Amino acid sequence: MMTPKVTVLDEFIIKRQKDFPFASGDLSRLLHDIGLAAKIINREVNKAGLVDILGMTGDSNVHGEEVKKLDIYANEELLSALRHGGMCCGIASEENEDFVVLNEPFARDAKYIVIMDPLDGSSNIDVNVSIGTIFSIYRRVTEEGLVEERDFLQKGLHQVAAGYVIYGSSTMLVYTTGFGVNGFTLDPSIGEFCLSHPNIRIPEMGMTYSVNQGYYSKFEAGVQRYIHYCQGEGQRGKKPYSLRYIGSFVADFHRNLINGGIFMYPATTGSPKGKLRLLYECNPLAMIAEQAGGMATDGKTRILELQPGRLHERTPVFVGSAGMVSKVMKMIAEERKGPQ
Ligand code: AHM
Ligand code: MG
Repeated sequence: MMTPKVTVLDEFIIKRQKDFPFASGDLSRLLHDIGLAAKIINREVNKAGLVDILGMTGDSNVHGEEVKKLDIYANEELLSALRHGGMCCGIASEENEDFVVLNEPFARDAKYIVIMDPLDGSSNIDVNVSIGTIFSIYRRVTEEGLVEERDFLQKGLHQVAAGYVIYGSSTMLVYTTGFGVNGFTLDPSIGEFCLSHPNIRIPEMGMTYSVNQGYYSKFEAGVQRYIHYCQGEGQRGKKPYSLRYIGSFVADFHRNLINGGIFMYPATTGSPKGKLRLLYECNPLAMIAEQAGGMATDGKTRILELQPGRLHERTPVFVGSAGMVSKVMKMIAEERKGPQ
């Protein structure tokens, strides 16, 4: 029997270049650079638990080298891959206060910028629970020269590509360039991301909701009503949905993308803009959700239409199966309007 042909990430990226008329290959190279950094980060994530038994606790390891926290390591790896790749002129990272200007002659006039959360799910890093890398790519708005803040403060609608890497029971890279969503699983034996989930579509409805329900009393009435609905009380005797909450946006999102479901990080009385960041976390996953047939909203407005005012801006987010996101939006709108 013939073994089926395996499509690896780089081959797939190049094949898809024809989706863009007059493509120069820069975006393909940029995606390749991110894929490469992901493999390096994956290697470190996988041996994170060994740090203690190898005697690498504290600030320096057995070789006297500084042991970096994984999120700092991931940030540096991505920055370095993107800097050396020369295909982007600036990078905004959740780990950095300000954006990074790439002023090397081969990079400063590049046409793309990258926005990323190098390692999301920080509370899960030290406890062997899934974490992820999130990225999005935009065309710069300035013509050339050093990148400026306005190059980063674009609506999510303008993303040219977005994706994430999940470091879970296996490592996967999922991305879109606006022509559907494709998922690749890392085969560690050959060190390649192999196409495993072509053309991902999120089910219209799911049976899972994901939210930090500990904050229930701090959510607005419409969200509380929707949670009751998920618990079955609003569904006229139907089976309740299951609550699944890992506390890593990428992992919770990924499960819901594949099986159907909704992820919510609503505003709370203490944090009226919620917790998650518009540029680093919400826009990329919103683009993927939409490309897979799902929805993403802040409760009222489509995430991709929100105009960011600053780099680290936060937004409430409801993302996932279209039928479920529409339902929570409807309940929020009704409760905000009040009794008629
Ligand atoms: P981080 O950027 O510090 O890692 O925080 C983001 C994470 C998300 O991955 C996750 O969805 C959320 O925080 C969980 O927050 P909470 O612990 O408040 O439920
Ligand atoms: Mg984060």
